[in-house]
Amino acid sequence: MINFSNTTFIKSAPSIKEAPQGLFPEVLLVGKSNVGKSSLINALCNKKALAFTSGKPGHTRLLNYYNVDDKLYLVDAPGYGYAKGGFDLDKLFGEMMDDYFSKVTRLKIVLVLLDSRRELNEDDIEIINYLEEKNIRYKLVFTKVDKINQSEKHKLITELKRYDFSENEVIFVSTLKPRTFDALRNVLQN
Ligand SMILES: Nc1nc2c(ncn2[C@@H]2O[C@H](COP(=O)(O)OP(=O)(O)OP(=O)(O)O)[C@@H](O)[C@H]2O)c(=O)[nH]1
Ligand SMILES: [Mg+2]
Repeated sequence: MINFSNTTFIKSAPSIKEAPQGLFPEVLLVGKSNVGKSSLINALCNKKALAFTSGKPGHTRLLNYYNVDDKLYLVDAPGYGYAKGGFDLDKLFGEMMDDYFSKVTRLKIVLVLLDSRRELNEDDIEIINYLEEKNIRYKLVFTKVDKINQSEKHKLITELKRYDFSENEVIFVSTLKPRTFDALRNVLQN
């Protein structure tokens, strides 16, 4: 059993070269900026401010490594779909991810975070296709499910079917409902 409460921040790495590699299998989080990646780490690990969250998109610009109970690394990646003040986060994201996937040795799974309120966009589809092509194991995780009602959730599930995903293949989470993280913990246990 993994004790998710026993999680500590290890380091921020500008690239995978500087990452604490190889000791434990790693779980990479990707998703649009502001989707709730850092919040998910906090909720998963029952911590308030382990990962820095922000109302402003584009906050996380490095690969942030967390050690979960000496069993896993959680890796918080920069978000995509956001550019400001001449800083092209998408370029950084693309380069960082190509480098990451070419060098990572013990990747357990990629969590692709999607905002429950929004339809999948081109960037989301692009990353899913990328993972499919490279045969990388991944899971879709819909965040902020507290912000949608039951009929919106049904609509989302219907939309997912267009992309050949079924309801039981995806996970819905909300930081306002801690129990929603149980399913995700189960996926990471195995
Ligand atoms: N209502 C609600 N708000 C959430 C939830 N998860 C995250 N948020 C809010 O969404 C905002 C962005 O969350 P972050 O966790 O910082 O998002 P991020 O994906 O790490 O963003 P970047 O680091 O910029 O890529 C914050 O204001 C969070 O409080 C959720 O489940 N429900
Ligand atoms: Mg973040």
